[in-house]
Amino acid sequence: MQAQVYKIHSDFYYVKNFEHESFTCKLRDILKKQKIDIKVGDFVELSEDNNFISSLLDRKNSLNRPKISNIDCALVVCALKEPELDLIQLNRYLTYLKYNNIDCAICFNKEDLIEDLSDKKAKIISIYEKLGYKLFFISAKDKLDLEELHDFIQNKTIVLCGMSGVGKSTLLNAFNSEINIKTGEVSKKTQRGCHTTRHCEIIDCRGFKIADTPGFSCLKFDFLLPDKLLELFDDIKVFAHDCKYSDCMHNNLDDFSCNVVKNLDKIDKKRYESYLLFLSESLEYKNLISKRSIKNEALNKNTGNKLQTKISKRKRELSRNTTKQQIKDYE
Ligand SMILES: Nc1nc2c(ncn2[C@@H]2O[C@H](COP(=O)(O)OP(=O)(O)OP(=O)(O)O)[C@@H](O)[C@H]2O)c(=O)[nH]1
Ligand SMILES: [Mg+2]
Ligand SMILES: [Zn+2]
Repeated sequence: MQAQVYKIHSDFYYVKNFEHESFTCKLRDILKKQKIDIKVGDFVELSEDNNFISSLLDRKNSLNRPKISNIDCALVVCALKEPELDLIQLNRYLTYLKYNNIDCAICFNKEDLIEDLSDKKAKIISIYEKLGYKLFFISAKDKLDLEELHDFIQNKTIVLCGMSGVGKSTLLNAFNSEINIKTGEVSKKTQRGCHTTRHCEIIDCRGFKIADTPGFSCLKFDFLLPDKLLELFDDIKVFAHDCKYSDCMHNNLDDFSCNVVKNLDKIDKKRYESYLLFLSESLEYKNLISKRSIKNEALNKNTGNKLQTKISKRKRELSRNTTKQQIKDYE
């Protein structure tokens, strides 16, 4: 029988079949040995007795942060206030999701706390609508302006992404009054959430599925090369294409002959700031792998099309001639 993983806790996998019957399973040893990493959202084949997951079915897509697969859309949730709106963090999520080829929309929550909402809204729309994102301004707590979002997520499997305290679980509770997921206060002092949600879990709602996830902020682009990073910034890439330097990273603010720097007035400040920050992380990665490849080069020698490991002088066995010579010298 086939089923979908809804939640994973310790070694237990909570799955539902297509008739919405629930089962609690463990993983077959063979999957453990093959180090197959089952994620929430995975479609799996169960054993005859429905006690074990025996195989993983093909994935449509998959993410590591949060750890989930087979999603139609990621809804990046930000708070307009409490915690303060963090556009660099939003750009981080968007860039990461774009890298993973996941469609996404952005939900700006806690509009009830904002006085000059229309000004703030206009500023945000001018940046993110141009980038092609669908935007929603809501109050999950007061259940304000939820209709459009509710229509948008129909027939989809959605994953909520965003920092702790932005209101992901509150939004889920607003959509499904039968469940009552635990929510937590945002600290007045640090303006941060208190990591209330600890596990990723899919919740069935009428007409759609939503996965609640723990908030996180420690995502870094230390796995990506600078060229690949630029590909993820459409608003910078348009100017980078016409930059006359083929090896330019468009990060030298003093160099007005760089076409990106020349056009900085047309790029949102926080977007460019995000690019520079992620670029520094990506450069760290580039340096690391070039150091590694220099080390590998020193350890390997190229003989024709075969790569052979060089033996250090100290460890290399002496050739017969050298040994003879040494014996001679000794005599
Ligand atoms: N004023 C206001 N407060 C909200 C709104 N939505 C959520 N909150 C509050 O924000 C706090 C955090 O909400 P949660 O839903 O726990 O946030 P979360 O994103 O699930 O956080 P983690 O589970 O820690 O990742 C709670 O005190 C909520 O009541 C809103 O629209 N307006
Ligand atoms: Mg939560
Ligand atoms: Zn340039």
